[in-house]
Amino acid sequence: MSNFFGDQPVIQFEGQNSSNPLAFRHYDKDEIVMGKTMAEHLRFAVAYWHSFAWEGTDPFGGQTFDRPWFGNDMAAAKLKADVAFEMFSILDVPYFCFHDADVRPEGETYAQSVQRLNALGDIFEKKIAQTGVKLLWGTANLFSHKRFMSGAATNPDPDVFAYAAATIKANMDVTHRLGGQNYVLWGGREGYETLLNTDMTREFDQMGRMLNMVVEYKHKIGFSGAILLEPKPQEPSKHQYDYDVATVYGFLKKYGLENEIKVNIEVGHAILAGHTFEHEVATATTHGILGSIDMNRNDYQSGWDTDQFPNNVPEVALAYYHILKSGGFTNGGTNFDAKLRRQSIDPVDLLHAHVGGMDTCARGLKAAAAIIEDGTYDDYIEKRYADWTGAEAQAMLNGERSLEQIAARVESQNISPEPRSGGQEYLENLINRFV
Ligand code: XLS
Ligand code: NI
Ligand code: NI
Repeated sequence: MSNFFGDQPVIQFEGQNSSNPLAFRHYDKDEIVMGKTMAEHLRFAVAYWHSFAWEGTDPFGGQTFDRPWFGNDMAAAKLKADVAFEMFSILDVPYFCFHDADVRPEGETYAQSVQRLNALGDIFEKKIAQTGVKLLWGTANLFSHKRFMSGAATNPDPDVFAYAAATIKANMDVTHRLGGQNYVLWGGREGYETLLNTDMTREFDQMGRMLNMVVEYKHKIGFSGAILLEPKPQEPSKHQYDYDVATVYGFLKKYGLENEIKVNIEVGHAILAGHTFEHEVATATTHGILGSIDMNRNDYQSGWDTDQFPNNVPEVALAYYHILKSGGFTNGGTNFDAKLRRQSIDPVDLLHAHVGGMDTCARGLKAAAAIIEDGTYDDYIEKRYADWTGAEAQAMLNGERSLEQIAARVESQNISPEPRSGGQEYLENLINRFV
């Protein structure tokens, strides 16, 4: 084990009155909320890339972080793994997530890249056994290397499609071997920079084929995790095909994948798409495709994917409300796909970021559970739609009435609906009692 964080002991729950910045004030992993422990509900994961691979660069400046594992060889990759698992243990998180490119240096050839990935897989296998920290999801980075500049599955060059397919296979293999709970696909380059050079019809079919092969392979190897797509409207590409949850659902339906693939929803991506996070979560639960969440917010002024740790309890609470109402996570969890600000260069900044994020989520989860347990809110919604339980209303909904029959009834009974209040201010005040 490394000693990057000094002798920092495992972070403990100390309760609301603690002023210790390296203690949880709300996240008590063993506290029971609606029949499960908070750890079981939230299923926290640390993202390897932002915490250990990102160097602090931005479009106007280079590296700000000095980390002893920055380097392009296997020794550096091993040290990085040591420090990563040291931090997972200090935070006492149950899961982590990675891309191939975060954990191993790129090889000279495809075969060498895979061989290095598998060598890291061997290291992770031992560390998982030693620490009990498990893999929430694995994924392939199909966007950083220049070979993917015109797309991965959607590339006009079939050799790039093939390279992407081979890379996905290698990453599914290692994810499966490590007992990963999910396999994620995020298509940062699956879209276009300009429609002028793009045949969208072909690109959609290519993406549909790739995902069908992913699903076939999942069943072939007996991977019991979920396959997840991660929507994002743009960035790095000008337009990405997996724009938001609703767009992804339409795509899945078109290619017959709606029962095989779910979504990994990210707070910041929801904001970029012009939605709230709870809108995206509610859309996913409506269509039965909620998989997992990336819990990193955006700055509301910057207009790009700033990947900040969460600190907005009401925003988080409303998302967990929809998650709890849909029965909670099965394979999914709460992944901090979040990075430090580039001025936060000290090792301890990584701990503050995650401790604060976990506490924010714990407060949000407890608020969501309180809303449900109190029941006033759910009753209000139930009553708002109560007339739909009537016989005529049910007949209309079940397809037992035609437009003509309904028109005849409206005319003969002289139906003239009275407007009813939507109660928005009342509901906002009600929710504010809990968050
Ligand atoms: C980038 C995405 C990425 C995915 C995994 O914006 O959030 O980090 O989660 O490829
Ligand atoms: Ni993400
Ligand atoms: Ni993102």
